[in-house]
Amino acid sequence: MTIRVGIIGTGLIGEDHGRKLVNVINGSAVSAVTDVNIARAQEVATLLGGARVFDNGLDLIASDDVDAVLVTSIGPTHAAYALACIAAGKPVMVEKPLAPTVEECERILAAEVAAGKRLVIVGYMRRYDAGYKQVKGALEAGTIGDALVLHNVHRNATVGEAYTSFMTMTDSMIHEVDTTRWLLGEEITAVQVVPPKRTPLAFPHLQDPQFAIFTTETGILSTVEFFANCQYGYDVRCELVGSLGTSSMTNPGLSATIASGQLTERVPADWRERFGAAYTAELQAWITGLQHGQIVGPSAWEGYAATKVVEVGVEAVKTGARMEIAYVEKPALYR
Ligand code: NAI
Ligand code: ISE
Repeated sequence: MTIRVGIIGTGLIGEDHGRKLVNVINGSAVSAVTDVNIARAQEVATLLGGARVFDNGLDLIASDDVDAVLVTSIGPTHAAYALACIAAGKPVMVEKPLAPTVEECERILAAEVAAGKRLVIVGYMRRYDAGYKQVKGALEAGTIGDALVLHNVHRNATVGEAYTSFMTMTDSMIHEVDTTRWLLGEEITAVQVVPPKRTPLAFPHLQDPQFAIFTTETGILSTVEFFANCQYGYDVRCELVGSLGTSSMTNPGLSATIASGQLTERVPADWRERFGAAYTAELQAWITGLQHGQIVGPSAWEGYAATKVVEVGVEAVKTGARMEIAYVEKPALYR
């Protein structure tokens, strides 16, 4: 059975996921697209081999030609589309964040609980990355003993002027929130943000780099250095320190050249290059699950928990204080 996907939001990642759904993933087709920029939707529809173009997301969700929905529009639009999919009983993959506010995430949880079944997954693709999976595997196998400290590095080559100091938390570090929770299997209970010395190569309004410390339920510390304008490429690292050893992730070797006594390795340019295989794996798991009547991927609860941490994290950016985090009770649907 082919799963016919409708894509809402045909920007950078909407196009990228669309190409994979058409050309790489087994069992999927893209039957419909929409975007507030209708010319862009047309362009992507053509690139994807002629998907039907809708002039709004709600009609796309209602269409009989759409079995499942992929929401890749900007964050503030996610909740309305996720809620419409739940109301229509259609599976939906929402790119991160599930929604930018906790209030919206709680409405999505309530709607799914009322529907009595899971329909929503969130695009936290690092869970599908080979490097992260190896670190988690080392912890679960007992090889490195008890987890004590997790060190994370997340560097982008550059960002545009519209990028703000709060976006370090809401747009970028939200990935480390999810990987910390998933890798360690614990909720984050406190967050502190400690701004380092600034690079001279960022716009003056931006605190760059930024540094955060998350504390988990059992007291494990997870540190995050996020650097939006590191200049040299896209660089994501992770080392888990345990009581018996450590497990580190490195960027996959994309290519290496040895000449004149020098070893030169390519650094990924951006998230598309670094996490290309992880996006493919996450989409394939979602589609294969749907073919078997299952919802496979990070749940709406995972989306809520990540947004909860960044919402408190934004306050921590303002205050510099260590802020405690309290969650709503986890509904039985997600246990
Ligand atoms: P983008 O700006 O390239 O694309 C967003 C698209 O949404 C634009 O074409 C825009 O016209 C459209 N749009 C805006 N309002 C809309 C509405 N009400 N209905 C339909 N379309 C609307 O942004 P990008 O980079 O593609 O990001 C999109 C989403 O994907 C964001 O939530 C972002 O956080 C997430 N993302 C996730 C990544 C990951 O590593 N998992 C990487 C990059 C983005
Ligand atoms: C972007 O939205 C992503 O999700 C990327 O994975 C992340 O590395 C980047 O910092 C974000 O802006």
